[in-house]
Parts: sequence; C-alpha cells; structure tokens
Amino acid sequence: PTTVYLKDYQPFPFVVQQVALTFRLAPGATRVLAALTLAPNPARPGVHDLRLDGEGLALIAARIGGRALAVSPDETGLTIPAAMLPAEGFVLETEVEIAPEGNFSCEGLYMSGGIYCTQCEAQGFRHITFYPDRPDVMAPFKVRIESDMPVLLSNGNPGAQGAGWAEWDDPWPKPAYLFALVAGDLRAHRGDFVTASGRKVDLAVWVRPGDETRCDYAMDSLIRSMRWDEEVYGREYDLDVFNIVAVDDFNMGAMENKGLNIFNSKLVLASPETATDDDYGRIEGVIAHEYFHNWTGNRITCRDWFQLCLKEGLTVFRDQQFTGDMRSHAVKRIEDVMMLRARQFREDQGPLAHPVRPESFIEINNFYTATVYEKGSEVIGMLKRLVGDQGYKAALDLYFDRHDGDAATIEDWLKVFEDATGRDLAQFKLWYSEAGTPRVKVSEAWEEGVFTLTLSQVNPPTPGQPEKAPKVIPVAVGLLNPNGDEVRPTEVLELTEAVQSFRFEGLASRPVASVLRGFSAPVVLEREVAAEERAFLLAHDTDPFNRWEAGRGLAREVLEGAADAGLWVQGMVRLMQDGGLDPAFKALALRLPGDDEMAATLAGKGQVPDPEAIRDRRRALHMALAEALRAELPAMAAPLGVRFAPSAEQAGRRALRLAALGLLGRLDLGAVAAAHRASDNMTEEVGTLAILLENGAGGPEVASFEARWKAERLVMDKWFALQVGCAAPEAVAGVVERLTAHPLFDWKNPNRFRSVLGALSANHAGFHHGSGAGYRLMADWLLKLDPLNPQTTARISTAFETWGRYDAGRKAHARAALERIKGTEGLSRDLGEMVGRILG
Ligand code: HT7
Ligand code: ZN
Repeated sequence: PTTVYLKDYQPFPFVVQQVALTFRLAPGATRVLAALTLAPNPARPGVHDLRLDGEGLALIAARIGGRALAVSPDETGLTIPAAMLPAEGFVLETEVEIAPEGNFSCEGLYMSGGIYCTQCEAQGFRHITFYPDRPDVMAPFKVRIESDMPVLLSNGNPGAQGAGWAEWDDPWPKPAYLFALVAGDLRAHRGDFVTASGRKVDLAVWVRPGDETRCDYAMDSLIRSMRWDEEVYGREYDLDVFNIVAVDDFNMGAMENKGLNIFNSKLVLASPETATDDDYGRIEGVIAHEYFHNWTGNRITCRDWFQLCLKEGLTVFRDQQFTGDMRSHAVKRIEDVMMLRARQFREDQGPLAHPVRPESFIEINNFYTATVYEKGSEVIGMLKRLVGDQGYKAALDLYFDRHDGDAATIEDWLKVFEDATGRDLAQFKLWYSEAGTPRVKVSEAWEEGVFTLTLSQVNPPTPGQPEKAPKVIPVAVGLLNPNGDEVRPTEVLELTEAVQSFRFEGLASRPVASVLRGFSAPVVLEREVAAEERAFLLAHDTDPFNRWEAGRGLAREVLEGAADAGLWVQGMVRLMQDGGLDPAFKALALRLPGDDEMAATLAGKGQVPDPEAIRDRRRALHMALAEALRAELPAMAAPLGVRFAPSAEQAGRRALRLAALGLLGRLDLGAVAAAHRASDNMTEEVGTLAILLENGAGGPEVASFEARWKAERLVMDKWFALQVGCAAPEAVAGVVERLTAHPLFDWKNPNRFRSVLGALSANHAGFHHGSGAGYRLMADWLLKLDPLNPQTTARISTAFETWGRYDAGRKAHARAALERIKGTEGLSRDLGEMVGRILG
C-alpha cells in the first residue's frame, strides 16, 4: 500500500467547471453517466494527462466531443493521455456500471433496507464514477435520477421531476465527497425555517414508513441549530431546501452532504419509549454538527485530507458551544473532557498517536479520530482563550469573508487569527504538528504574602516524534482563601517555556489554587495535592469543572490505593445534600472513574494494571458510597413523577435517579427490579436493566425486554450491548458467543456489529481477560467482517491500542491475535494499516 504525504501536495492540473450526472438505478446494475466540463488549471501550468480516480467501476464508454476514447481503467482509476485532450476546455463523458446491491461497505452507492444511498467522504465518490476525487476540486453539480422509487433526492435545490425521474441542481461549487443521492420508499416529517434575511427554507426529515412519528426532536434540533448559527456566527443557510435522511446501515454517525445530510437512524429517530436521554442529547448534538458543516466544511472546505481538522475540529467546537448554550456549559464541559480523556488521551499516549494535522497516511478513513475531532476542537478552545472572545469573533468573521468558496489549509486558518488580532501564532502552531499529551507539573510556594506557582511542561515522545519543543499552554487559575471564598478570579496564565513561575501578590493568607480551570488545555496535570485539599476544592471550588475534577482526582487516588476512601465518600455525601446543585452535575460527580481510565492512570505511573483488581476496587468503592448514602438513597431514587420530556432539566434528574438506583442496587436489588417494572421511558428501562445485570441478576428482565422490543432495531442494539457490557469478566466470552449466534445478530449491519464487538472492547476486565478469549473473539469477528466493511473493522480494531500496558501473559495473547489478523491474506488496507501501527 502507498503512503500519501502532506509535503507532496500539488494542485490538480484541471479545473472542473460543471458536473452533470445521470443515474439509472437498478440494484444489481446501476448505470452512471457523467459529463465533466474541464479546462486546464492555471495553477498547474504545463501539459498533463488527465488522471481520474475510480475503483470497482465497469467502464462502458468514454467520449470527448462525442468521439469514443480508446482507454481502459486500472485498479485505481482511468488515465486519458494528454495527446487525447483538446488544448482548451472540453467535456468528458463517461458511462459506468456499478452494483449497489452487493455493496456492504457503506461507502459509495449502496443499499440499506431497500433504500439507495451514498457515502462519499472521504473517498467514496470514486466508487460511483471516474472523477478527480479530492477536496480541492470543487464544482457545481446537476443530477438526474431515473428510478421507480417514490422519493428521489440529491444535493442542492429540486429541479424538474416526473414519473420515474427527478432532477437536482446544486449551484454551490463542492468537492465530490459532499455528493449525495438517496432513492427509496420514504416518508417526510416536514418543517420550515425563515432565515434572518427572510428566505423560507423547506425542511424535511425522511425516514422509513412508520418512523415519521419519531422525528420531532431531530426537526426541532435542526431549527434550533439554524437559528443559533445565525445568532452566534452570523451564518445563514443558502439553499431552498434542507433534507435529512435516516438509514439503518451507516459506518459513522452522520454525513454533512450539501443540502442532503444522511444520518445513521440512531441519530434521528427518538421517542420516549425507545430512546434514552443520552440518545436525545446525541441527536441534538449531531444534527447541529452536520448542519454547522454547511459553513465550516462545505462553503469553506479542506484543501486536502491532511487539513481534516480544519473542518472537523472547528465544527466539533461549534457543536460543543451550541450544546452548552442549549443545556449547561458546566455539564457539557465535564462530559466533553471525560470523553476526551477516554478516547483522545488514550490514542495520544499509545501507538496510534498522531498530530491533529497528520503528515502522512495510508488510508485516510483511519484518521477520522478523536485526535482530529476532539483535540482539534480543544486546540480551537485554547486559541479562543488566548485571543479572547472579541479576537475570536473578529478572526471568524475574517475567515468566512476571506475564504468563502475556498479549499483552505491550517495556515489559512491561523493567518486570519494573526491578521485579526495581531498575535504571532508560530509557537501555537505546534499544537497542529506535534502529537502527544503534554504533562504539566505544578509546584507552589508561599513566602511573605506572595504565592508563586511554578509550571513546567514535558512533551513526551510519540511514534516518529522523539523530541518536541515547549508549546503555548493556557492555564486558567483561580485562588480561594481557606474559607472557600474566591480571592483571585480566573486568570489565564500563558505557559510558553519549559519552566515558568507566576507570582500572585497582596494575599492575606496562603491561598488554595484551582489550576487548569474549565480544563483550559488538553494536558495531564501533575500536581501533588493532599487529599484534604482535593476534598476542600470538591466542597468549595467556584469553577464547576474543577469542583468535579477534585472529586474525580480524589476517587482516582482512592482506587489507586493512594488515598483513604473516607474523604471522598464524605465529600460525596455533602455534595448530595446540597439542594442548590444541578442534579446533572451531581450525577456526574457520582460516576466513578472507568476501569480503562484507571488502567491508563496506573500505566502512566509505570505500573502494570490488573483489570480484575481494578474492577473489584471500583465495585468496593461503589459499595462503600452506597453504605454512606443509605439514608439519602430512597429519596434520591424516587420516580420523577412527571410526564417524560427530553429536556436537559429532566435528563439531569433522571441521571441522578439512576445513579442513586445504582447505589441502592448494591444494597437492595428488589428496589431496582421494581423500578425497572414501573419504568415508562427507555432511559429508566435500560438504566435499571444495566444495574440488574451488573449485579449478576436481570435474567427474566432480559427475556421480557427481548420479547417486547424484538422488532425495534435500535432498541435491540441496546439489548445486545448491555448484556456484553455488563457481563462479568469470566463470562463475557460466553455471552458474546451466545449473542453472535442469536438470529437477530445481523453482523453486516454496522450498528449491530458494534453493539456486540464494540461493547466487548468497552468491557475492560472482560476484553482483557487473562485467558485471552476476548482478544481471540475480537480477531475472529474483525476478520469475518473485514472483506465486507473495512472501515468498521479498522475502527473497532482500536480496542487493541492499549495492549502494551498489560502483563506478559495478556500481551502474548494480544500479540497472537494481532499477528493472526496481520498475516491474513486479502486483509483490507484499512485494517492492515491499523494493525501494523498498533503492533508498532
Ligand atoms: N464528515 C463526516 C465524516 C465521515 C463519515 C461519515 C459517515 C460515514 C463515513 C464517514 N467517513 C467520514 C461526519 C462528520 O464528522 O460530520
Ligand atoms: Zn464533522
């Protein structure tokens, strides 16, 4: 397989002025006719062959100016020699045949439940027709669809239509990865939106017949996103229609195709009976994310795939801001940081570490990572912290003005910040080019009324990057006096050197420092703090993130065996008794660090984690908390007594109720079983079932759940995932074997595959069981799916990225599983690259 390098970028030698496509849809033999209006690109002078990407296409004909060309494609595309090309502009016509019916990769044109649909990011368009499939080639598209399907959709505005055909016209030049087509028997849930300048936009969420009643929340989220982008970023929508389609077979969450977003149905369909509060939250966030791409991704796209964070980091940052505005900034920040640590820190500290802007890849699909997305967003958060809200706004306005219609780079992005604010960002740019999580050490001194914080940074080596220079790290700090009053409000210290001291003068007594407030930079803070000080911050910190962080840090120390459980337990009891606190915040505070987080913590300290010991300690601490809260739990676990609404307020109360039921379950499983029977919404139904399963009960409830929900795919995904996720370490392999033999285990469906194999990797002690059975099963299933859907297998293979942390026995089992995958003939480029990097 070939490696592609950022340094080799060259513009495409031709510009595509117009694309006209005709699709004659048939499951086994779809014809795609393409007419590309091309001209030489002045940015790439000289005489050039025309090289088009194309994979798995049967070429029927190729013509220029009506004359047939004697050309034939190779494995990866079609070359038309310069000698066959007119000197000036010309129209190239091609006709190809493809078979969507036999395509299970969820890439290119494929079928999901009888619906034709497409997925073109990153390089799916080359499976549809011959084309320069790269994001810097942007063109307006006209599309004609011929099919007997009742609903025929593509990008842009609707044109003429008749029985068995429809035309679409997208006037906004776009790269091929934003192309989309959908044809099927679909029903619309309709809405509309009037833009700030008074244009009416017709909105529709398209779903399978019967699902129309589960689209209200998606539509409502879309309308709120459109309004928010106008109010906060001054960005208006730019077409007459905006369509969203839900399909059951999808590799990721959703796709921002221009005017025609395609979604995994689990991120559209919701009713109180079938969707949890978390599902509702995710739907809101992902609908917003894809909508926001209309400006950050579509109107301004990426020059090449190395610039992926330009659209993804920024769009994640925008969707996080949106969710904070819609719900709670404090809760959202805590959730985002938990996710960042669980996924991105894990990646950044292991064999798959790569910069936010990578410099090479074999398979670009393997770089849709937590680093590009979540760390990419953190980098923008830091930039905003450094230039201030006004500076950020000025830079973003300039970005949209200067680059609308462009395929841009990270250099372009940073330049608008430099031009708008006058700040030199040369050192800041290291955040884009260097991988790894910086470690920031904090020490403090108090002398004659002066408090000094000394910060030092270490940037650990990562694959291919042994040495690194110091970065600019914004460290937000506040100071509290011993009564818990804030004596210095939050101030952002800029750490730019390897070691730097910051003085705080004029203080009456030695303060307690609250460092890295709001998680102001994606770093690991190394600070020797007495457990008493953490307990103090847990009780008093005025920064909600650091208040939560104090409890989390204390819990981690207890689980490591470095602190006594008493302080944490008492701190939690006091927190629960505070009637003024947001229930959602309390629920997050009660959540113990996960087993993988503990394994990472121990490994970071040079220890070899024992998965079962970690699990046992977590359960013991949970039990101790249950005992201490015995008196409070019945009230905390009482039903909400309101009609279900998917509001953040109710979701927070339900989360706290379930956390209380989880604790109560340690003392009295009967109360949990009763709550399960009485539940009238999926959040509580599934939440209580999880508690029963975690406590080794739940057999009858699992059976009745299945009987009730067997016809609901999305609900049954939860049923599969719960049983694997909650299984005891020694039982998990058996559970996976039983469930993968279940008639409803449709392994070709990515959601269902993930519901079992994704859940296996999330069950820390189960996946890393000393017998190696978890590793073997994972390898078996990755090898089975790989020929059909390599994107999904490559993604799930990250289960192995931490294998190097464990003991020799586990490592030998993991290595054997990885070597077996690596040695398999015909392995996909996707999985091959991942396994190669994981093995190191
Ligand atoms: N921009 C999209 C990323 C993506 C994707 C989506 C669905 C299926 C395969 C995909 N490959 C890449 C989604 C997003 O980040 O908004
Ligand atoms: Zn995105």
